[in-house]
This record gives sequence, C-alpha cells and structure tokens, in this order.
Amino acid sequence: MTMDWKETKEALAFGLGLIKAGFDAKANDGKFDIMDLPLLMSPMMQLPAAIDGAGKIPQELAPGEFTPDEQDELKAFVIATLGEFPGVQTKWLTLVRAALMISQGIYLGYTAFQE
Ligand SMILES: [Ca+2]
Ligand SMILES: [Ca+2]
Repeated sequence: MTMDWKETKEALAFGLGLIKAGFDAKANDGKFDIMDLPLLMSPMMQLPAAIDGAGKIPQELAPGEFTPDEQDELKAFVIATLGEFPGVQTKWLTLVRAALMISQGIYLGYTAFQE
C-alpha cells in the first residue's frame, strides 16, 4: 500500500474485464458470436473511468520496478478482479501488462481526437 494507484487500477479493471469477457465468450460455447455481446457490457461500463485520468498512469507506475509489496498489491488486485481464471496465479503480471496496453491504446486513440 505504498502509493495511490487509482488511475492504474481503473485502467486495469477495464482491461482485465475485457480480457475476461473475451475468455468467457469462447469458453461458454466454444465460439465467439453475437450472443456473447452482453459479456462486454460490464467492462464497457468501466471504460469512462479507465480513460479519465489515464495520462497519469505512467507517473503512478514509475519507477517501473515494483517492490515486493507493490507486486503483492497488484497481484491481489488482478485476482480480485478476475477471480478463478486459468493461470492467474502465475501469469498475473502478463495480464497486468496486457490490460494496461488495452486501456492505454484506447486512451491514446481517444486523445488523438482532442484538439
Ligand atoms: Ca481513471
Ligand atoms: Ca460464445
């Protein structure tokens, strides 16, 4: 609990939710189709918070190397967000990076339209 990761966690909540929706969409019947659209609603509700203030995420994550306490906090957040998810115990950092890339990509695209 060494720092305030508000923006980072909001971006993670969105990105992780989207990853989970993609996983669930395939897992529920072996295919992606229009019937899986409702799975996207919950993560999409988190998109505004994920984008708002996302420019501060690089500061929040500086200096880039996580202390053991910070790693524990991030790992706990991923597990709390995803619940039982294959590989979450060992692949949480990969999931963090993937989730942040998703959010950051949307943020960068979004800000490209601002003035
Ligand atoms: Ca935010
Ligand atoms: Ca499906």
